[in-house]
Amino acid sequence: MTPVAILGLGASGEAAARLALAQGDTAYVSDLRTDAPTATRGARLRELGADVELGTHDLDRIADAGTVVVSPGIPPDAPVLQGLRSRGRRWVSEPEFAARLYRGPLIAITGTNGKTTTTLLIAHLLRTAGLEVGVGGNVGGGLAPPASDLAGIQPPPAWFVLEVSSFQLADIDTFAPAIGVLTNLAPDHLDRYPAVEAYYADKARLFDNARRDSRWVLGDQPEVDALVGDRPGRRYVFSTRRSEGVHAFVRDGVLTLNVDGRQEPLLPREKLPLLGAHNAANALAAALTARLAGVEPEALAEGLATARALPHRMAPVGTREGVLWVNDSKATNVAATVSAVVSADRPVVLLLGGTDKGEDLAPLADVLPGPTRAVVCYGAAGGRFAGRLTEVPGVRILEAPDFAAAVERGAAVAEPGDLLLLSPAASSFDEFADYEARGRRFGVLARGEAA
Ligand code: UMA
Repeated sequence: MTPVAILGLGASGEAAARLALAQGDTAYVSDLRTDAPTATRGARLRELGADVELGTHDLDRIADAGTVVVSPGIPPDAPVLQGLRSRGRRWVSEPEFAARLYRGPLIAITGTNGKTTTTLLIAHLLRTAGLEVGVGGNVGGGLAPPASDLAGIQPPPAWFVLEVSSFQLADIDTFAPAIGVLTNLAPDHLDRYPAVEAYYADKARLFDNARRDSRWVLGDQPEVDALVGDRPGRRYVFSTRRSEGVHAFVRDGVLTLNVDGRQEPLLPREKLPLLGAHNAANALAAALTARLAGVEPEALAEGLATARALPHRMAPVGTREGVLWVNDSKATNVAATVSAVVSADRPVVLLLGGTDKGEDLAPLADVLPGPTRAVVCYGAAGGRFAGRLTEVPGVRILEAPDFAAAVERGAAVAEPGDLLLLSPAASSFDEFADYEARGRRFGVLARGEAA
C-alpha cells in the first residue's frame, strides 16, 4: 500500500509530495497533464524518491492509499474523484494534509475578495512585532508557498498564517484555526459551483471544527453573519460602514480597534500606504487579527504604516509632476477595473485597453465617469472600449494606438493630485508577454527610465 497518493501536480501537489517524502512516506503522484512544466515537477519529485505518473490516474492504487491528497484545481466532478466516491473512498485537501503537521497555532483567512492582501498584511503585522511567521497557502503568484511547504519550518514559527480557498476548504476534516478570518462574500467561481449557495457552503466549512475558544474575525455583512450561524467561538467584526457595535472601524478618519471595551486608535486612514476603500477593510481585518494574536497597538500602527501593495495591484510606482502613477496591471477583467475605479479617492486618468476578451463593459459604464478626469483607450481593445464608453454621459474619452502612446497621452492630461491609473480591464497579449511585463513597463515609464 502506498501511504500517500497525491492527485494533481501543480504547486500544491508538488509541495504535498515533498512533505510526504520528508515525513518518510512513499508518495504516488499522478496528473493527467504531460506538458513540460508538469514533467519538470515530476522529474524533481522522482529525484526525491516519489513515484510519479503523468497522463493518467491509477484509480486502484489511489483508492488503496493510506491518505489521498487532492489539488484544489481538480473539480469535484472529475472522473478520478467520481471513481473514488463510488468506492467510498475519502480524500483531503492539501492544506488539511499540511496543517495536521503544524506545531503551532494557525490563522486561516478566506473570503471572496481581499484574502491575499489580508493574509500577507497579517504576516507583515506579526513580523513587525518581532514574531516568526510561516505564511502561504492559496496566495499564489509566487508571493508565498503552498501550505505544505510551511510544515517543515524549524523551529516552528509563532504563528502559521494561511490563505485558504473554497476549493481547499471543501475537503478539510480536522482543520481548526485558532483564529479564522472571513473577509466578505460575493458570488464567484460559478463556472465550478452549480449555485452561489454551494460556494458559500464550502466557505462555511472554515467553521466546521469551531470550539468555544475559537476566534472569528468577520466582515460586517449579513451573508457572513448567516454563514457563521450558531457555531461556537468569539466573534470580532470589522467594518468600514459603522463604528458602533464592531471591533475594528474607521473613526474620525483613523483606523481604530476596540476588542475589549477600550478604543485603540492605530493610524490615520490616509497614512495607510495601500490605496482604495477596500484596502481600509483589509487593513482593519488584518489589524484586528494581529491584535487577537497578541500584537500591541504601537506595533500594529508601525506595521500598517509600512505595508506595501502587492505587485501590479493598485501599486504606486512613482510620482511625476504631482501625479501618482498606480500600477493595477493585474486588472485584466472588467470587474477588477470597476473595483479600482470605485475605490479611487481623487481624480483619475484611467488607462484602458490591451487584448479584447469580449467582456460586457456595462459594469464599467455604470461607474463612469465617477472619479475619472479622462479615460484613455488603447491597443487592440481600444476601438471597442472607446466606442462603448463614449455613450456614457460626462466621460471624456481619448484614444491612443498603443500602450506607450496611451501612457504619454494620459500623463499629458493628468493634473497635479491626480492618479494615472493603469487598470486596463483587458489582457496584455497584444503588446506584452503577460500582465506583469505590462506593469513593469509602466513602472519604468513612471520612473522616467525609458530610453
Ligand atoms: N488535474 C488532474 N486530474 C484532473 C483534473 C486536474 O490531474 O482530473 C491536474 C491538472 O492537470 C493540474 C492539477 O491537477 O496540474 C491541478 O493543479 P491546481 O490547479 O490545483 O494548481 P496548483 O498549482 O496546485 O495551485 C493551487 C491553487 N489553484 C487553484 O485553486 C485553481 C492556487 O491558487 C494556489 O496558490 C496553490 O494551489 C497553492 O496552494 C490560485 C487560485 O487561482 C492562486 N486560486 C483560486 C482563487 O484564489 O480564486 C481558488
